[in-house]
Amino acid sequence: LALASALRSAIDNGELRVFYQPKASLCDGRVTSAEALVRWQHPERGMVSPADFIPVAEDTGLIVPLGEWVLRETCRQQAAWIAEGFAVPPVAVNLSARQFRQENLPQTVRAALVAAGLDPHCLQLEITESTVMHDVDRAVAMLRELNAIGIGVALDDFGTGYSSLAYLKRFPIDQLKIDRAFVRDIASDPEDAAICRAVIGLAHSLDLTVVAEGVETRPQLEFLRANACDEMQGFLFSRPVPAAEYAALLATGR
Ligand code: G
Ligand code: G
Ligand code: NA
Ligand code: MN
Repeated sequence: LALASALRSAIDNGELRVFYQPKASLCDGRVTSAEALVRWQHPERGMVSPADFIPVAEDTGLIVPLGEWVLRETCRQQAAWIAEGFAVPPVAVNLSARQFRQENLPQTVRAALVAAGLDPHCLQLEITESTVMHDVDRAVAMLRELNAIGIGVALDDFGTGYSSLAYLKRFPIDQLKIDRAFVRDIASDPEDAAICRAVIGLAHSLDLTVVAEGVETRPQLEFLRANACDEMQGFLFSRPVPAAEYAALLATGR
């Protein structure tokens, strides 16, 4: 509870930061997009991990204002980079289940874009497989509304949520992200290797791009490249970094 009230003031006191972790093409190593990941720079406790405060934010409902802040800040930063003349790839913001259930989510997203003066194609959303599987008909309707705004959607943590393939086909999405639990041992575990191959094949047959999460080693990268995975995200390419560092990475082409 102490954490919940501290988190409430953190939003107002400007203690939250957005870090960026690039996703890179496995063909040419270019940055295709990035994932926005919130950080809490607590004045006394130092950096508090989102793994600790996102669940609290979910339980208390604070995830709604927090998520809205991340959305607006990410749009503001993207628009600022574009104004400086950067050719920035899209940035994906995570949506929690509770945000995805908000009836006015499309209006919230549109308002954030308008406030920043940002083109919808510069923004993407990441939604977990379990979030969309919770109520498929509602999810399809919501995804259509987001699609109509012009925003790309990635299905996050794929492989952990028991998607029915029939449902998957109905979701108007653009990208599957293979959960890092399946990526960890791909170079050594034949079953994980088979799962990753199957997800890559599934994604391509549905005309989706596929990103492997949590890529940390060269052998993982080689496996993914050999098996036609489109993109990678992970510490091997870059950790989540502050905005200025991400901009520098884009500027140098890394
Ligand atoms: O960045 P890190 O891997 O430590 O994040 C831990 C968890 O917090 C991940 O599951 C990530 O998806 C989640 N997370 C990070 N930023 C956000 C955010 O802005 N919104 C939501 N809903 N989850 C986030
Ligand atoms: O899918 P989700 O949004 O939960 O994942 C984001 C989380 O994954 C962030 O907390 C980020 O810091 C973490 N992450 C990103 N790349 C790697 C990696 O290569 N290895 C590990 N262990 N975690 C990673
Ligand atoms: Na994510
Ligand atoms: Mn994920």
